Amino acid sequence: MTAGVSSSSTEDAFSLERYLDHERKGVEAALEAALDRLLPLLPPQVREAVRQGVLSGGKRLRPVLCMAAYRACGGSDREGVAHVAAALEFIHAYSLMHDDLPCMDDAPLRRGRPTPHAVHGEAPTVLGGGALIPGAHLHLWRSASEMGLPPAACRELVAILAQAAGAGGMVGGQALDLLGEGRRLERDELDGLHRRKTGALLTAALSMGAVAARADSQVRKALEDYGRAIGLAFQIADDVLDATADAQALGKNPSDAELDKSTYVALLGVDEARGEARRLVRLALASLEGGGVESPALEALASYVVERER
Ligand code: GRG
Repeated sequence: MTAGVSSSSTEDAFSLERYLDHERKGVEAALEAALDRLLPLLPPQVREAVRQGVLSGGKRLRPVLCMAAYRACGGSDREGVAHVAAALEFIHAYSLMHDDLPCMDDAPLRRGRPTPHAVHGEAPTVLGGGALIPGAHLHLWRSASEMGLPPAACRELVAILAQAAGAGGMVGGQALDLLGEGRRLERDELDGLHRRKTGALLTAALSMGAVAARADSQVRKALEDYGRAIGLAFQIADDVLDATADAQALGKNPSDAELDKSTYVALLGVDEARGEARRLVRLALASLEGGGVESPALEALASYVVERER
């Protein structure tokens, strides 16, 4: 098995910075192409809300993870998998557009600029986000078919994304998060909430990469275990950043304390939360090793998830 290393020579040390730079370019191109089909169908104000939601930067972590998993499983259609991976970012973009609305977290700032509803209005943002949900699944179906994947694999990809995004995944987790405001959640409640709200889509990225590469069940499980571990680590790191970084560094206003949310920092304190995130990264790396998955990219991404500054 070979990893998705983008360096000019496989002898080179792996550079996460160069790797991310390269992979993100592929993601941006795939997102532009996907939007070229969707945007002409929408009226201008909704179109602009979608354009901002999807193209305003962001780390592109979910598609990059999907592409890295695909390469780690021996997949070779780089362009094809970037299109598949773009569907994850459509769902992620919609979730942030809706999450920032006044009826949810009521956030004025994201990625260093006013949020889509603050610029384009609430109704266009709700509609634009709504259009991205079926748009993501249609795009995924089309992209997987164009990669030449068998119909059963195409169906499986769409089902993975729908399950991760839906009631048992991200939307259900968000509902629990809203219900938890003002309450002190226990550790298992917090884990359960975030495994759905944040972890499900991150884990789906790994599953989708594995399915697109037709990986065997042992490798797929190792990647999914890795995904579950970094999914939780990602959220813990997010809570630490919310408690310790300023708006300038984060590109958004820290909001957990203001919304009276239960967080890993509230539960464990900053130092213990950081330690827990690093423990989960070690668990993620052990999953790769246990499944025989060799991927400098996935190894480096696991550390990036917890050491990132925004
Ligand atoms: C209204 C139907 C309906 C559903 C709403 C809003 C929502 C469902 C779900 C939101 C769940 C949510 C906000 C999860 C986000 C978790 C998270 C930590 C996001 C930040 O992700 P990053 O850091 O963002 O990857 P960037 O900006 O880098 O893309």
